[in-house]
Amino acid sequence: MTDVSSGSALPQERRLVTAVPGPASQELMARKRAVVADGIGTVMPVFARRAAGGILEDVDGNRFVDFGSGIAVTSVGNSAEAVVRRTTEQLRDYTHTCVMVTPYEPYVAVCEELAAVTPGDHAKKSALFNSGAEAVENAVKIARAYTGRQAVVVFDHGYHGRTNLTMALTSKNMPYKHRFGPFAPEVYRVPVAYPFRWLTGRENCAEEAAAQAIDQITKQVGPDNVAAILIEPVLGEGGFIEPAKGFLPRLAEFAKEHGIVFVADEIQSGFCRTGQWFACEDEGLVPDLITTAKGIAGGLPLAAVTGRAEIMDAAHSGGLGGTYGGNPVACAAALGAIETMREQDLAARARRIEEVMKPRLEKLAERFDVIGDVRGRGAMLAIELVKPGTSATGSGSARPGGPVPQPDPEATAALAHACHQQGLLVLTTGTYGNVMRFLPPLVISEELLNEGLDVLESALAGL
Ligand code: PLZ
Repeated sequence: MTDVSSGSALPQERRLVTAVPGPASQELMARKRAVVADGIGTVMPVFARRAAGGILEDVDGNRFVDFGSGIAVTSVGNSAEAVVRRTTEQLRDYTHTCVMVTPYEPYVAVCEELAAVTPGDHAKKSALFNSGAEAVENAVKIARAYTGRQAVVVFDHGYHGRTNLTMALTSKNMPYKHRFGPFAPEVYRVPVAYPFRWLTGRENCAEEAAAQAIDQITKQVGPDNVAAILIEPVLGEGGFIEPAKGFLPRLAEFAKEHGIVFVADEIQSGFCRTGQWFACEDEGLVPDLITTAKGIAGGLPLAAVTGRAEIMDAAHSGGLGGTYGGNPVACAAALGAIETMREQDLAARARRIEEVMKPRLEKLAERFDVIGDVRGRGAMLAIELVKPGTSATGSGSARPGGPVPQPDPEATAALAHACHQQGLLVLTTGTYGNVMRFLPPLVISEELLNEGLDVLESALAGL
């Protein structure tokens, strides 16, 4: 894999010139503490100066291998050439008119691209927003308008945002919901097929979980009351959980039988991240609606709901919108990002990243007992850390009658800290805080990928 990092002059090499954080970052952190609300947390206490390709440079001159992409956003690399070119041109022409006042071509062009790249060849329409949470809220509004029903079904370990409705849709209390209620009503949570933690074993997971979910919907809500079933095809903040194969198609089929709108939240998994344009393609799923954000626009705030034209049109004219939704500069960025994905075949690069990383992660799992499970696909990979001896090493299967894997969030935090100290930007995730996730920019060089894994290995050895 050649290094296709954007035109930036930022050298693609890891470099530590101070302790982490260095003095300049510490000074900025003191300023931050004084004026930025404590609710805005920090994963790695260094301040960014530049970023490109697979490297993020801090204000002290340290260069980190980036295994985070700003939480799966800069898939095309930071300041990617096409994103910079198109947004710069757009900035010169006009920065805002408000699409509801006088529309503009880039908005339409993004919706055309969304119709082309999302699964299914039916007639599709889109509406654009600023953030993932806003897209999810609007998908629910549209599904309710279309069905005339209110209930929304979501899943254990699901994450959909931090606004009032999306907090209700999100499963995890800390840090997302604690003390922020009351939450929106008509939200029902059902089990998800989590292979590593399925007590009767991986092989039973898809079928049993689907049966439980459908039983709960049927008994507790009533399918005729359900507007939408909303799920991430790979659950991101919940711990990079890939629902056991067969689970998603079974739910989609149930939705179809009962006139329920099936919504795939591909905000984290979409736009080439998992080795396809969208993760649901792996099981041939064609969702009625799909929500996207993050990777769509190379770092500018943009989100979308895309879906069957007749469902999307159920909301009356003026019923959807917002001052900035589909801002022209963000649309220009999206067109640049999509152009980059297509021209550089970033889906193939994501698959190559899996080829390089997964076998090495699996080797690490054999060597280090603390790794209970290795999972994910494309450039959306993770390891789940457990107390040694509580899972079958390597294969990581929850066995009938065998030990229940005990999450080890302390080891996970210590591992992340050690990686940060050695120049590798990694993020943790998971309901139990015990999953380390890997989300490199898709344009990262193979050398940097391997170097990042070397750092991870030495950090594991030092635990
Ligand atoms: N749906 C599947 O992954 C955002 C959240 C980080 P916004 N995930 C990162 C944090 O701690 O806030 C996300 C997601 C899925 C919805 C969202 C929400 O997207 O753009 O953050 O609103």
